[in-house]
Formats: sequence, structure tokens, C-alpha cells
Amino acid sequence: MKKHGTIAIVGAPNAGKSTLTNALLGQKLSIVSPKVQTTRNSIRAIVIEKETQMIVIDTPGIFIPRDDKILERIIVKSAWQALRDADHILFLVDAAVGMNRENLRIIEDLRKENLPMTVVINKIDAVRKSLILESFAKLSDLGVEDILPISALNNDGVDKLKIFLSEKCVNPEWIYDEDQITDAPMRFIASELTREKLFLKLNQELPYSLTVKTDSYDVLDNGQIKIRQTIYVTKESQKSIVVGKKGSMIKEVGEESRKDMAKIAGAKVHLFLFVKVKEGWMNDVESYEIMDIEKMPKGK
Ligand SMILES: Nc1nc2c(ncn2[C@@H]2O[C@H](COP(=O)(O)OP(=O)(O)OP(=O)(O)O)[C@@H](O)[C@H]2O)c(=O)[nH]1
Ligand SMILES: [Mg+2]
Repeated sequence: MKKHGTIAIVGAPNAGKSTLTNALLGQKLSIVSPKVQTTRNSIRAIVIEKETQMIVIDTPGIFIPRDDKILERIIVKSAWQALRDADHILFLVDAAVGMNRENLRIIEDLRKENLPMTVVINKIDAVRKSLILESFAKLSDLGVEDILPISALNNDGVDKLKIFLSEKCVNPEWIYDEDQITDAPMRFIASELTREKLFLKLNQELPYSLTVKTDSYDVLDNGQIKIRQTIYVTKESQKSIVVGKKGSMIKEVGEESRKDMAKIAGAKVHLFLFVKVKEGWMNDVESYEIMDIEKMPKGK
């Protein structure tokens, strides 16, 4: 019998939530980088396991935002908001980080949501077994029963986790078409893919000072797609870094982003990138809406 359910993947920044989302989906959708705060908006992947349609929400990492940083507050609120739609929480813990103070605080807050929760220990490929066992022990001390170890990167334990999660989904029928992989608009995914390349290529604070907006997304008569995007930075000096020597950086970013877009859209993509300085974009809540970043959510 066809059924569905919503699983929210939550956890500290960099735990591997987006990597796991892609592994469950079996293809790249959500953007991934070694830097914290890569994901800024929750994004839904529609994952099928036999008769079950699982709506897997990849959320931004949970951390304590600084008071004066609107973007940080939006990021964290978006994670908490995702829980409103969830039937089940998957709390993802980086095995190397373990149940440190930060993760203990998150699990305590998650428990207040009164939703069934599974703890998944990720990156088991990267640590000694004793460290994984330590996390298991701390979690069972907390009375957590469902704990699964995985490596999202190596797809180790992911199939088993998928079956486990599908059993948590109990609502009747499917709610999306069977070939749909997300409900996010392609223009948003396109912005994200470009932002990912910038996150991967740029250092220090720069990735955190930029955002990408898809200005136009047109399907041409021949089925090919023409996309125009603007990368917003806060200073002229940042603009020159993003553009690179003789435009080398922006060219690389564009080429790589275009390839990913073509794979997801299943069509040839023509991508045109522009860089603009918009000094106050980070502190201007109004501009978030037009910049493909979620508007400041209300409530927790
Ligand atoms: N060794 C190892 N690395 C992993 C694994 N899963 C994810 N990573 C790496 O961890 C880093 C962060 O991965 P993301 O998927 O972006 O993490 P996230 O939790 O979505 O991060 P935010 O969106 O910033 O909160 C990337 O460099 C991944 O390649 C894993 O199972 N093993
Ligand atoms: Mg992420």
C-alpha cells in the first residue's frame, strides 16, 4: 500500500546532513562543502523506498546565532521551522565530534519538539571504533534507543537507514509525482549550485558575505535552458576576488555550476554570471526575499 512521511535531518553545522540527503535520494540535489553553514534554507528531497514516499528535509545546521547577524538567525530559524512539517526527526552527529556540549544542547532542544527521533552517527569511516562506541554509550545514558552508524560519504549503512526510515512513514498515499525529486523551484537549486562552487573555491569570510540570485531561467524552444544569475557581495574588493584574474574565477565557477545544473535539469544549460556589490544586503531583511533566501520566518 502506498504511504508517505516527512523526515527532518537536523544537527550541528557540517555533520553531513546534505551529503546524507543526497545519498538517500541517490543523486545530487543539496549543496555540500567542508565549510560550516553551507545550507541556508531547508530543502526537501523526495525519496522513494518501495511503496513509501519519504519527504526528507535537509535543514541548515543548528548553532547559536550572533545577535547582530540576521543571516545567522535566519539560518537557524529555518532549521527549527522544518520540524513543524516533520513526522520524524533524524538527528545527525559527526562521529568525530561525538556527543559534545553542542550536540547535547541540540538533542535536549529537539526532545522538546515531542517528535519521534532517531540518532544517526555519521562519518564512521573517519574515526576509530572506540570513539563511535563512546557516542553510543553517552546516547544510551540519555535513554536514546534508536542509534544507527553510517558513512554518508561512502554510502555505508545508507540503504539500511532508508529502509528503517521508510518504516516510520505511515501516512496514506503519495503526495508528489513519482519522478519528482524535490519541490524546490529549479531557479533556487540553480542559485544554490553556484553558491556551492563559490563556497568550495573561496576562503575565509568571503563565502559568508555572498549570495546568489537567479535573475532569469528560461527554457528555450530547443529544450535548452538559459540562466542568468547575479552574485552579490558586500565590497568592491570581494568583487575582484570573485571575478578573479582576467575573469578566471568566475569562469571556473560558471563551468562547474553549469555542469551540475545540466545534470539535474536533464538539458543543456547556458549560464551567464554577473557580480554586483550590494553593501548592506546582509542586514537588509527586505532584500532576502528577492535574493532567494528565505524571508525571516516567524516564531521559533
Ligand atoms: N569522511 C566523511 N566525510 C563526510 C561524510 N559525510 C559528509 N562528509 C563531509 O563533511 C563535510 C560537510 O558535509 P555537508 O553535507 O555539507 O554537511 P552539512 O551538515 O549539510 O553542513 P551545513 O549545511 O553547513 O550545516 C563535507 O566536506 C562532506 O564531504 C562521511 O560520511 N564521511
Ligand atoms: Mg548542509
